[in-house]
Amino acid sequence: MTHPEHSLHRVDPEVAACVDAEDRRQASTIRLIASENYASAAVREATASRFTNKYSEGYPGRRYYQGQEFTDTVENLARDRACQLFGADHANVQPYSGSPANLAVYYALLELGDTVLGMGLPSGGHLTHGWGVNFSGRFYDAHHYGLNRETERLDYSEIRAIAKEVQPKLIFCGASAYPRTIDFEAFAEIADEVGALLVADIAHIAGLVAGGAHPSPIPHADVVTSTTHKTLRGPRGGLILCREEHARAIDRAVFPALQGGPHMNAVAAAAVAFNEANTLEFKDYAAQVVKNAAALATGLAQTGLRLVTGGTDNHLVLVDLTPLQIGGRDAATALEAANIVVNSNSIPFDTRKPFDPSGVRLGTGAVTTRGMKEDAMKQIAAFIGDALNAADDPTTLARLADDVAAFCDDYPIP
Ligand code: DSN
Repeated sequence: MTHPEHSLHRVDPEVAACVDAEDRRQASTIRLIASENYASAAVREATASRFTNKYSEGYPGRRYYQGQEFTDTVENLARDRACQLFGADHANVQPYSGSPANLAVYYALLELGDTVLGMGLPSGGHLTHGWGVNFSGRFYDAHHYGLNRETERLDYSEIRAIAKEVQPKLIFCGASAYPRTIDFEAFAEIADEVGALLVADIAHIAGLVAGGAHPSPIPHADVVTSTTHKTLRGPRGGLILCREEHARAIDRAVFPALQGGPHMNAVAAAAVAFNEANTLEFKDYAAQVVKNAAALATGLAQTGLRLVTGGTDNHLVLVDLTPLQIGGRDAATALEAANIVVNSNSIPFDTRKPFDPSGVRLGTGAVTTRGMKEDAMKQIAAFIGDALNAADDPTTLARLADDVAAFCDDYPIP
């Protein structure tokens, strides 16, 4: 193939080779990392646009540099579309990703040292929900709720009891590794009872919320944060939605307090993604993500694997490998050798260390984008079962890798 004179292939063949190889990897592997997806060609085109060249500190109509005619238009499109999609009063589309979005919420709504309550990392919460190694655990008086040991689910009466005891100023709900529906209304009642603000981090389930496949935290939460690239299928980026009363504080926290110029190429691409998510096609996609996760869970359980909570309500399945006597890291490595890409993950009440925990986390956002349905999930569950059984058998894993690549050929990537 001849490449044009100024193309990446001609200008920088080394980087072009990496890009091509990553394209091939994404096409020939079953990608089950629950936070990943395939953005559309339109989203990627906007991401690669010349908006990447523009500085635009400030907000539409109030910028610090000239030349903002089209950045203003595109940021307004992104903000309006986000508000419409989620039914929010106000949207800030400038956070660089999910952690900066959460940082902005702390900055906007709290003083240093204030008490916060969030889901513990080992139970499936996020680092930014007050975990000790994160700024949120270091600069705030952070407390945690976990899961019920029997059900492995959120226990709202226990969360209420902890909230009453620690009297947080802010409660974070939302998770990175929780396979069940989150009852935002119950969280709002608890927050109300103790006079706390409620922040819902929906990074993982934003696409399901947008598509009507998971209850929305709006109007229950004061603030909702998200990334734009997980089930929502946009570019890498962050999003904050909030009630009008918090709009000014949130906007001032994002800029000028914490960030400089927004990445306008990502903002433009997010606008595209919000539009794509506001369609019947995306509603079907969100519903299929959930159906696929359920089918994957059933298939995995049939191969004898133990699933945390016994199954799933959303896009995510958490497998407890303890009965197989294999660690999460070895399991993830074996699966990768078979062209199945997952991440090792702590399970509730894990006795192993976070870097080599007892579980693997699987999600169906990306495979559903490729057009896979329940029958494909059954096949994927069988591949996973075979790979885990052959975890120390490189020949079988190599054979499985060929089978997986051939299977993937039937599902082109966007
Ligand atoms: N890295 C994201 C995830 O995989 O869930 C959370 O930040």
